[in-house]
Amino acid sequence: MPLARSLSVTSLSGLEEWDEEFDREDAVLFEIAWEVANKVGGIYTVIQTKARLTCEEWGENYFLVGPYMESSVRTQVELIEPCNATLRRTIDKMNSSGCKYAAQCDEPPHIVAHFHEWLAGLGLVLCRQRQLPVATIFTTHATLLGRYLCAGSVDFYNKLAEFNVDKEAGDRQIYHRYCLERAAARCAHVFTTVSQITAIEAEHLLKRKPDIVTPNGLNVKKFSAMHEFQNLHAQSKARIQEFVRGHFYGHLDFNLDKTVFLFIAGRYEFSNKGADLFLEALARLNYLLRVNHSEVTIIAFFIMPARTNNFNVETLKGQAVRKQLWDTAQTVKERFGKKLYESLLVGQLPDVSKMLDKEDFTMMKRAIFATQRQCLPPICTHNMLEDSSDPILNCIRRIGLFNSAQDRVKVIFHPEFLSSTSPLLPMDYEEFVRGCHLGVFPSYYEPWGYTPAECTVMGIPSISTNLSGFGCFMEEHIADPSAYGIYILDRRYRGVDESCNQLTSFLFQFCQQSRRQRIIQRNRTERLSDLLDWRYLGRYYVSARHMALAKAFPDTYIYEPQEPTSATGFRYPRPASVPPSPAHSLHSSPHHSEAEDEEEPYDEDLEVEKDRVNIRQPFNLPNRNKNQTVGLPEKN
Ligand code: G6P
Ligand code: 1S3
Repeated sequence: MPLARSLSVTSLSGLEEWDEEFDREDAVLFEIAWEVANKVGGIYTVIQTKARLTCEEWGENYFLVGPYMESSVRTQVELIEPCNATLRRTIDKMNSSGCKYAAQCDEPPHIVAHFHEWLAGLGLVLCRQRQLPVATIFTTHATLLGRYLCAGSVDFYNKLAEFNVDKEAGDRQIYHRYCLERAAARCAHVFTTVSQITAIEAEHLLKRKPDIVTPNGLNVKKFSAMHEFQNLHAQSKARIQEFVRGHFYGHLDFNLDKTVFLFIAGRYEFSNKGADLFLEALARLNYLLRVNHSEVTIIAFFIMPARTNNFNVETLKGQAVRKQLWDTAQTVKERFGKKLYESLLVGQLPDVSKMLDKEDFTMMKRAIFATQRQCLPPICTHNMLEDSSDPILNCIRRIGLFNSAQDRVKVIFHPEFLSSTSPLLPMDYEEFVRGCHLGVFPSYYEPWGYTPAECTVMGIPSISTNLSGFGCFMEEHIADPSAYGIYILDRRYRGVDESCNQLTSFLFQFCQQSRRQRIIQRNRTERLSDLLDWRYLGRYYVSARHMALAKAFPDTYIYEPQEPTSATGFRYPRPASVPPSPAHSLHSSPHHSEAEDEEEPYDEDLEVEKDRVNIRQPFNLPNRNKNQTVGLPEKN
């Protein structure tokens, strides 16, 4: 019998190492998912961002298995011959006899097969049913039934323990898929999910408590210059401002320098992703800004793909008008410059009254005439196929946010994912996020939530909720999340109306920050990136694999669970410049002028107390929604 190998986590400060006794040469890791080189949603991001780290650990013994999609293969996959002899034999055998298992070799390696989500779960169930010598892991990124139940009008979190799961799955005609998911969870040597909140959900709906939570990480890009991400923010913001100039042509009666860009993005699940709550809060914010005669304008972008029939004419026209104004200004500038140059050549100061002639004025008048507009700037950038039943549009019709001059909150709905080749807003998603001021993700159902995590690593503050995996994770690891620009909305212990008021309060307070305060807050947000890096979070995947190997091959491997250490319960402390009590900050937060904000150099360590933004000021608004409390069974 081979010597038992001890598998333990040996380092907490950085990337974990396998124990020295473990020989990677005799183990092979397969990771199987529908979203391998096939972008559908968040699982693609998990696999794609984690790949580098897993390769560093497993080298040529790491294999990703996904569906063969011709277009993705052409753009994302480099076709090579397998260098591993066992794999070569397996593939040859599969090629000659279909996809049947037949790898019989003298010294088979220890195989770990990690299956993601129910679509890949069938492979796991078959591995176990055929008693293959494979250590299996199943990770669910959401439960099928949970997603379906939440999208309806069910009081999900309060009733988690009471659902008749078979009946509910049957009623929703997903029983077959549900069974597959439950079987995969049940059969796996190790069952994992992406957050504590989804672990509770899985325990009730899939009837197995996950062995370990494997939170999602990101590949954090480090800039050599500390403030590079701030420069990128300014550059991307300038491009969004250009788009806004075109979109609002003829109605540019607000100061773009005092305009704050908010956005929500993701799969179009209206209430699961919290678009409903966001819209309601925007209506309330609009009211607050108006009654307070605020100079700030909010532009809220909704980036959620829906069925469309291309861009609409009015939106395209806006960008064409802007371009025409720009071209006119350039032409007049050139003509002006030429006259100035000629005057200077003959040693004379120019006669300013003659610098612009009639032709210049005609050109400019024509350009201004083109900016006349009879309608309000459009809400939606595309022609929607289901315009009359679209939930975002219908909600906007109800709350009356129509981009009118009086509105301090404007809304732009872009029902397509962003692309740098778009004729309208030619920016990719990352550039767009960098240019915004705040990401708003008030989700009701969100097992993890990559969108706020992506904001964080780019140094952009965000709002998430304590019903999302990300929100709970940050709450657990940061002493004062809001000081770092991580606002966590309470959707767990408050009614809908109360949560909406809290969201409005977050937004209102955010709008009142000076530029200087926003810059400081972005610096703090960016500082949290390490926490979300796979180099830190990859350790949970390592543990899951150790655990699976030890369960599948108990004679060969022993899993030693990590001992709790002081590093296990690590929390980011409050930033040094934040006072211990919000009460003090009220008196010490000075009002800066924007000019002062721009010019005065700052050093955060010297920013004692004055940069604190108090987001806890209560205010009351008339109730609009039914007051439904959303709770969760006690955490165990
Ligand atoms: C970055 C840039 C500054 C710019 C600022 C704008 O910090 O480095 O030059 O003034 O962004 O911040 P704001 O929050 O107003 O978009
Ligand atoms: C799921 O994708 P979704 O947006 O349908 O998986 C993601 C990756 O684990 C996760 O971030 C997200 O919350 C889930 O919901």
